[in-house]
Amino acid sequence: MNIPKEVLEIADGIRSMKIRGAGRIARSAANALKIASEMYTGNTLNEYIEYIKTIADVLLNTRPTAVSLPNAINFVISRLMRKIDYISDVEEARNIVEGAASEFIVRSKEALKLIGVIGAKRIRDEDVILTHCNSSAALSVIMKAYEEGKNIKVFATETRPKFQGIITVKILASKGIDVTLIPDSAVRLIMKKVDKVIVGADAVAANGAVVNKIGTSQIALAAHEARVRVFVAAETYKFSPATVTGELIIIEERKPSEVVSTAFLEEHPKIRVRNPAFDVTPADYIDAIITEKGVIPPQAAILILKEEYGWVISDYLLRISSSEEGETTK
Ligand code: RUB
Repeated sequence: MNIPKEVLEIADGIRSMKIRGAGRIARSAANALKIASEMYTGNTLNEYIEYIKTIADVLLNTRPTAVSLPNAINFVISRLMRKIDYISDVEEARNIVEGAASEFIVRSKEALKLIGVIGAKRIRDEDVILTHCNSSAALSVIMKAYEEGKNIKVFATETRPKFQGIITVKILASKGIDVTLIPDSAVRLIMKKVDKVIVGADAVAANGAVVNKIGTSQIALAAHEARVRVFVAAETYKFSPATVTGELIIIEERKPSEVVSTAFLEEHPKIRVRNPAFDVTPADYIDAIITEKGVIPPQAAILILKEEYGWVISDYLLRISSSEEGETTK
């Protein structure tokens, strides 16, 4: 099957982290489906459906942790599959896919804005905020609070090994916000000066645990010890319906050469280097999750999941129970 070069470039961009951050990954995947659909040249409906599903698989296999990616793809593909029995030609199928992809992108951007408006209410004048990695949702909250005239200070971690903290400090400084870059290892020391921690999320599990950039759970632990509030800014498409049925979120392990040079690795073949990209912060260490649907305690994640993904969860459960039935009648 011929996959357009533009789509392969987006998939490569996600894999190599040129396109990164859960929200941007999701929007790029939706955009890739739209581009693929627009570039489809055949005219049989079945072939188009196979083609779109292949593109979806290519995108799904780029990075494993951000649940926003399967949720974005599912947003588009499920709209096509729900109408499949009533679609008569490729044109109709294309309109559904391209319309759903555009709708996801628009909704995602709106969610980001709303999170800013809702989250900024939790920021007080003179607050000192600590953030980690580079999260558009967390930055939306911080920047909105600043726009509202609150005099805030921000500490941002470097975020080894890929230094996404540099992106964060550049964005905040360009807006005129007082921002200080710190090494990841300085978090516990700096926490004494911090009023609130605000981070993003790659995934929120049914039990309210949050998966975010490696180091987030250590920051939450240091905040807990210092009695500093921890807020997670996350669109509802970062909530994982699969976790309701017991699936675990996969923690991406990236190349050791992101941590030390290839020359070092070659010189010291006996030294093992690990590079887990994300970690899990349990619900107990999170005060609230700021979503576009409102601020919730992490323990209420299941309510968001049931409201937003009730049918996806029922579908999973149905598949599990029918495969179990198959097993027992064998
Ligand atoms: C990025 C990261 C971000 C979340 C949320 O990791 O952990 O905190 O993805 O980002 P990476 P956003 O750089 O490995 O993709 O709020 O922008 O969706």
